[in-house]
Amino acid sequence: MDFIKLTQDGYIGTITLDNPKKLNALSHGLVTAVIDSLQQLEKAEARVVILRAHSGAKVWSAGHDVGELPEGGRDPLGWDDPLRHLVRTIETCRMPVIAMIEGGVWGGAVETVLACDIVIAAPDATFAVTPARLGVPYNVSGMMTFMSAASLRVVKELAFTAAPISAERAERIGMINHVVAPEAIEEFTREMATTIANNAPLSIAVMKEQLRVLAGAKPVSPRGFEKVQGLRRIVYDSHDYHEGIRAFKEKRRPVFTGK
Ligand code: LCV
Repeated sequence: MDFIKLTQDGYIGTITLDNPKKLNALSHGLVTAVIDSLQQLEKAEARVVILRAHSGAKVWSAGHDVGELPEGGRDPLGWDDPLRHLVRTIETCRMPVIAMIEGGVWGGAVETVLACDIVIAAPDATFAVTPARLGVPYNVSGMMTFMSAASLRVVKELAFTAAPISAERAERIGMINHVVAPEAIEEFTREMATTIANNAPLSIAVMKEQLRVLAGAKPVSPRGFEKVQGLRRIVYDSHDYHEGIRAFKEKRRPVFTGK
């Protein structure tokens, strides 16, 4: 597939951004390839996805493809913009997405990374929120993504300065999960992915959706609450729930089937 490399090893899918000549800019083509890959992995019953660039990448992604931004006269980040589709797909796909970061992350790519469920970065990774750098009015849900990942004060600093912050600072303020040395980051990420893949996929999928609904909806709407309750019932009525409880009582490893 152009723009990305897709692999699957058992329950673990890996999507590698692969358009280095354009610094993995989030062009319509690259975004479409990532979305298609997430949908393929969901169908192939992957239980966790690693989203990464090539080992040693100096730029993880340069952000929105500036060449595809309108010159003026229409919203540069409207509902149908590729970046908006990508963020929504990451947030709503059933399996957790782990962003494994090496190199610089710019603009809309920072929102893409923060929309992922877990972020593991090498020490050289940096994160720059760049609308102010381009005079772009960032969109509302994008701002919500940033506000879910960092304090309002930090979001203001990132947005107003458009300056990159280090992985070390991002971890210290809780914006990302771990900083891991480049020689260990692949193994570390894979171990976390394996741990997730060995847990109950239904329970994880519903907790991911629950957290999205709860974090996204300020007062939780009646429909949102009822949806969460209905989804939770699927889990506690499932074989996996029964198996998890039985295995614990019988002191053995559970065998989850996703049913
Ligand atoms: C298209 C690019 C890009 C690019 N698009 O290599 O968040 S918002 O609101 O801002 C949103 C709208 C958004 O995400 O906007 C994009 C935000 N991204 C940026 O501001 C990063 C822009 N790029 C850079 O600052 C540099 O390219 C970095 C620091 C990423 C890498 O610098 P380096 O010196 O290694 P070049 O700048 O020479 O870039 C290599 C080629 O990639 C193109 C760039 O125009 C150049 O093309 P040519 O070889 O044709 O000259 N390029 C870089 N970023 N976002 N194209």
